[in-house]
Amino acid sequence: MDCIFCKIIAGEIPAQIVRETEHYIAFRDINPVAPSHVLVVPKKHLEKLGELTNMDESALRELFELVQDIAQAERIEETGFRTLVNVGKDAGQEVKHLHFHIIGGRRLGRIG
Ligand code: D5M
Repeated sequence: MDCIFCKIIAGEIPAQIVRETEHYIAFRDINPVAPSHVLVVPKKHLEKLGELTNMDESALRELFELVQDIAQAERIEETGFRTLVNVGKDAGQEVKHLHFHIIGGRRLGRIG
C-alpha cells in the first residue's frame, strides 16, 4: 500500500518517533506549526476518524492516555495544547491514514 504513515510504521522510512505502543506510533510532524507538534497514528491503516470505532475499548483508552502522556512529556500539558484530526477534503486532510495532531508550545489562534 502506498501510504507514507504505513511505511513509517513498518520502519521503511525514518521518522522522529517519540512513543510506540501496541496499537499506536507517535512521531514529530515533518512540518511543525508550533514548537511541539506530534502526530499519534494508529498502526492499523484507518483512513478517517469514523473508522476508529473499529478499535476495541482498551485501544481507544490507550489512545487518550497516550495523548496525555505525550503532552506531559512535551511539557505542554500545563501551558495548554490542541489535539485535532483533519477529516476529508474541506479540512485539508493530506495523509489518508488517520492521525491525531498534538500541537503546543506557543499561543494558538482560533480554529477556522
Ligand atoms: O496532516 C498531515 C501531516 O503529516 C502534515 O502536518 C505533515 C505530516 N507529514 C507528512 N509526511 C510526514 C512524514 N514523513 N513524517 C512526519 N510527518 C509527516 P493532515 O492532517 O493530513 O493535513
